[in-house]
Amino acid sequence: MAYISPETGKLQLTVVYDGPPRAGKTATMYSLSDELKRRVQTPVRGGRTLYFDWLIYDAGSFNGEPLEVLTLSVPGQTQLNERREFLLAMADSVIFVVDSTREHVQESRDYYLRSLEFLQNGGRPVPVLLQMNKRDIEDALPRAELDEMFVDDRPQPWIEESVASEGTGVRKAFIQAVSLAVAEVQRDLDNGADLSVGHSFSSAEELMERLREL
Ligand SMILES: Nc1nc2c(ncn2[C@@H]2O[C@H](COP(=O)(O)OP(=O)(O)OP(=O)(O)O)[C@@H](O)[C@H]2O)c(=O)[nH]1
Ligand SMILES: [Mg+2]
Repeated sequence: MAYISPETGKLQLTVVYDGPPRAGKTATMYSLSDELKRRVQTPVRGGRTLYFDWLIYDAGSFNGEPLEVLTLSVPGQTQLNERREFLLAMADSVIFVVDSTREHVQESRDYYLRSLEFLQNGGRPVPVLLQMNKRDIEDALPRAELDEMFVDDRPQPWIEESVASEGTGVRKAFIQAVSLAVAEVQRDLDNGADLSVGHSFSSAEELMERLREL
């Protein structure tokens, strides 16, 4: 959730990678880390995400003040849904990572619809960008079929294709998601929102402690 620190004047936005298990959220974060030259922190590392991946990116300035983007990826496994939803509720924009292979695309769509519903129930508009991943795999669905499956669900879908394991398309999707979040915050400010009353997690450790309480 967008938050201006009263001490530093920094605006912090949160971009969250959401999506079903093994879609490539963590692979995306690590490719992004290489691109941006920023370190990813993953509490309890080893294959599947149990809590989140965390990366802080200094994204220039906003209205003359420094802008910081907290980037998180959720754990996709169904039994970790509470953690996933907690993180999703923090988002100023979401990058939904779709596994675009024929075998998994339907599961991605089911997850996507549930996430949209969850975000809509949150009571504030959160832009969602679709990152169609695993475009290198032979049985990945053609783009036209993907558009048919996903585009109807939203009036204004933002779509980028990626091969997260190679880093292709990752940066472009991220930059787009940051600008969507910035536009949303600008709208909030125009409507008189006070961003200094929010809360933000200052470290991965603090966020992990909070998730452990769920
Ligand atoms: N071929 C191919 N493999 C990919 C791509 N993206 C991710 N993978 C592989 O897919 C597997 C799962 O990727 P992760 O990034 O761990 O998936 P995740 O979405 O973080 O999964 P959870 O943490 O369980 O939610 C790994 O073996 C990745 O290397 C891609 O674009 N192409
Ligand atoms: Mg992961």
